[in-house]
Amino acid sequence: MNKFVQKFVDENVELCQPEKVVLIDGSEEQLEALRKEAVETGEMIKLNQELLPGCYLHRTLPNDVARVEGRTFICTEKQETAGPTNNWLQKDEAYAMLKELYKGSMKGRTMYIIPYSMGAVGSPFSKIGIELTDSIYVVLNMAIMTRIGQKVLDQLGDSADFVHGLHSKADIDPEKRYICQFPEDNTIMSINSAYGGNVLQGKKCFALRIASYQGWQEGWMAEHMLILGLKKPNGEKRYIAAAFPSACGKTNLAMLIPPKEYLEKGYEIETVGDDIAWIRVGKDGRLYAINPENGFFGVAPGTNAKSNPNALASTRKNTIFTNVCLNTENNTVWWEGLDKNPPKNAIDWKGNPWHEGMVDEEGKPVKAAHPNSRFTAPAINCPCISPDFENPNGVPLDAIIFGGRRAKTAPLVYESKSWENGVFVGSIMASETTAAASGAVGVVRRDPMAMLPFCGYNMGDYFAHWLDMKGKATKLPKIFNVNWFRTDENGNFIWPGFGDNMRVLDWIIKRCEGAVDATETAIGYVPKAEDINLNGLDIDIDTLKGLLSVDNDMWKKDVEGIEEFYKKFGDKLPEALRAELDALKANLNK
Ligand code: OXD
Ligand code: MN
Repeated sequence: MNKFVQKFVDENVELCQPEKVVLIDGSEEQLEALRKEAVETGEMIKLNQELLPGCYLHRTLPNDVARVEGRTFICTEKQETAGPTNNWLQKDEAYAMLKELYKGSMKGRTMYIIPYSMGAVGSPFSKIGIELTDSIYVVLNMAIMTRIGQKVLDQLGDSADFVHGLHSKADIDPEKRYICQFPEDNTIMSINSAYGGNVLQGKKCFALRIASYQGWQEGWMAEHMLILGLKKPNGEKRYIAAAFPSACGKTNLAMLIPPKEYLEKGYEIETVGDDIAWIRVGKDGRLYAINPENGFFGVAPGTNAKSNPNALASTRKNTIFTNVCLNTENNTVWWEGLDKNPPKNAIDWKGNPWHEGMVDEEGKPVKAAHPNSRFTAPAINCPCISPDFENPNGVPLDAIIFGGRRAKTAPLVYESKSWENGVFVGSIMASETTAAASGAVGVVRRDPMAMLPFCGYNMGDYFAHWLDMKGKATKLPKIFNVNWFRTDENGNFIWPGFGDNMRVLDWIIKRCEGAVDATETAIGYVPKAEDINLNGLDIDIDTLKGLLSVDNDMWKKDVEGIEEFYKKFGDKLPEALRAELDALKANLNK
């Protein structure tokens, strides 16, 4: 064993005191034995193997169902490194506090050593991590979401360059739950949670929080972005990366099925990734992206044969479902929005009998599946997975898209005027809260580049890093902003979204190719209405003009919010962004 890995394991065995230590070699026999053990102990339920081969169901504790931003920390020497948008702990104090919590936390349990690679093993983009965990669920999920096992150790060789990860379920005590990233030390420590987003350390902890810091230090970028390939009838491919806040439809866009007319002409969308992109400058001066993950950790509710047939198909084999509903009639799974036939005999995500129309003591509907219930599905299951999914050199980006949920302010699509202006557009990204979430409706939450919960360092430095990429690349992608969520006076969405978003991607690609003109507005270039293809769609040109309109008065109000948000960064706010804001103000007053 690599001596640095050995030392890391030895220290943590001494600290956590597991009964047994098992190295995960990645073999099917070992994984199958773990699945069997998890079924025997009740940690997982084996589903109908004819209808859902290789599929299992797992339930977490009701207090442990989502990422916990309030208990997620960036732990650095100085607070300034973590910046104004992160929870911060002084790193030595954090280590001392956490060590007390980990002491003896694995007594009577097995510690699994998971060597994993983010990105195809051996790709120049890829990075290695070692996660020590006392959870079989974590091992089995990491086996889907990342590349694991002996091949990763072989790739690591005798190098010390790996991310050190320690996870213990401990007592799943929410009061003692910590998700701590130490970017200066390539270290992740999470404890008292067993929910995916907190404990599958390859995903948010490593591939975004630690990797964003690594990218800053090393001259590349780790972004909360899907990556898709758009194949044109002549066989040419264009690649797009897109950042939206959580639950704004990244997986749906990544797996989009084009409208009939486009399909008939021969257009196709190929999925490279649905959540995370690692981006580097290639030899030709363009930006290249890989998806560092190997699977999809998707939200189940709302996924159906209409909204996202490719995601649904991805979950039909070798998938782990978490906190969905069990249909006891045929031992399969169900969730709200899957179809209109809720099971007659069912067990809800909490493990209680469930039937349609059930209400709790307060008369509120009881959900069969938790709203954040998930599927962990292998990427290779996806019918539209890109042939470049494993390409060690990544795919060249033609366009970057930002977006959020705005009821009125942002038009359907606009193009930024320059790289700096595009970075500004990303930095002011925002979503309005909807009635679906608790709290006030219509409150604007700023979420720059959709990285607010995931940027592992000072966001002022992060903006500067984005701006600096201009000096590193010679041909940058164009930057766009989209908004699928404009509503009419009755609060209904105007744009159909889903597959019809292809019509907007089509315009974006045409802009990248210099094939269509656009109209300049105060915020950027918007399409001429006749350049968005409406064939086969029940939307008239005037409605589309409304969707593309920019209301300067509304934007002047928005500028007040941006000013307020920018204040947070003090003198860390790059001068170029301040200048962009001033230019926007001037444009709005023209
Ligand atoms: C996710 C998220 O789970 O962004 O991908 O919350
Ligand atoms: Mn995400």
